[in-house]
Amino acid sequence: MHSSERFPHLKVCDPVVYDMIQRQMAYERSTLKMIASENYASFSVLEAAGSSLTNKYCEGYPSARYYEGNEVMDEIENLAIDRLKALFGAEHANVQPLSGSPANQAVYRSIMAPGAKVMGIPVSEGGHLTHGWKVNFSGQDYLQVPFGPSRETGLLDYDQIREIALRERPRMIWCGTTAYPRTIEYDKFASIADEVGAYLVADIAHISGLIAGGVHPNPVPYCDVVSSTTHKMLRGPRSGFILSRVNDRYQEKYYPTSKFNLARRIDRSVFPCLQGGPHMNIIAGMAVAFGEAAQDSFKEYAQQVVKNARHLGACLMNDGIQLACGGTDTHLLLLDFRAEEFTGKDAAEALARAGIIANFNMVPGDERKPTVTSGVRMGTPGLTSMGMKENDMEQVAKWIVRVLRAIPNSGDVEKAVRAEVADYCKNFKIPGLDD
Ligand code: DSN
Repeated sequence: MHSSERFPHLKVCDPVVYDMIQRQMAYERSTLKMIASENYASFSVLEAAGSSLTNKYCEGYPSARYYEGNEVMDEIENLAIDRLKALFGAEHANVQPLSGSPANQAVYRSIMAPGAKVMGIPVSEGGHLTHGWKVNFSGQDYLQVPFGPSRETGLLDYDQIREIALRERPRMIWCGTTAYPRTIEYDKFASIADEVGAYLVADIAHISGLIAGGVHPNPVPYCDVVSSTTHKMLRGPRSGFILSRVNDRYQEKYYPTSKFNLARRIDRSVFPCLQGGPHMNIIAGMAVAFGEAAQDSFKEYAQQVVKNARHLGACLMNDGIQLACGGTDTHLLLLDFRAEEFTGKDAAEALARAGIIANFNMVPGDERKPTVTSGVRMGTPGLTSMGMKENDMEQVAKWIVRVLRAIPNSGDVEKAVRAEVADYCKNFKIPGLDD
């Protein structure tokens, strides 16, 4: 089906918005989506997310709503919860957070008193805004105790993390990253959290698809709480979720008079504390995505994402491009330009003009400002969803190297690569864009 046939009403009723959507789709069809946190949701996910379920109000939770007419909504939310719990082996799931940051806000409200200490990786070192960054609510309402990957190796140093935790005695430790290419060792984090009596919370937004696909360890057995978005490698609609244990192992210590266990406190933090009506169209899309992620084909997809990232990394390194951590175990690569005259921003902009869409990013040991950086972060979830394999990564690496080597006079190379990329993309079907 041609894309214009899928928007027959919009095309007539609001040609301005229709045209913008068409132009973005055309851009995505002719460029390489290499932003590590982006992907392509399936038509099924998009249909559910774009359905008339958007019209229904159902504050509350299944069987305990504040509006009538929610029998089917209860079924949908319960299905999303059951599929999600099965996917990760979790005791409890909340599928109402509107995205990752609201999910993390609810996590804080469930286990942290304002002013308490939270150990997290600063966003400038590969953590997330909500892990205690100063301009975010998490750094304003709570006290961040920072830790991060080694400036020399780019790797997490678990002895150093333990030392910081023993010294600072945080209430909560985030183990989660947005720019860490190596496996996260949840067992090591768990023994540190146990030793200091801290809640252990994993933010798996980047790697939930790897975990569901069985190619990264699952934090659920080790953590009190796990949060995620659903629209990254998991290929769901834009949303978030929280998994947790039912009971709070620190109930006596921190919540001795509360009649609510950990699961209930999380639910109450999402609604009514922070949010109103859940977005049921999106929750239906999540249920579809969780069903897709449980298929064997998703396991094959996850394996291919990692194979592609590793092969792309090997090709780039063969051509003299430095990678933080010397490679990857995951879906993402951090190209390290500390030794180059050009910045990460220069590189990301040149690559984008050539049709290779990634983002500039700090790298371990970076001396440049976060507004320019010395790195580019790129990932393979989007290209793998298009059906690309290792041989395609060789071609992608060649384009990347050609553009980078031409900076600062890369204009002609960018134009040539842009045309080649657009032509190459015609060989693939993009989920959710092409039938
Ligand atoms: N914006 C996300 C990312 O790109 O990693 C994090 O929320």
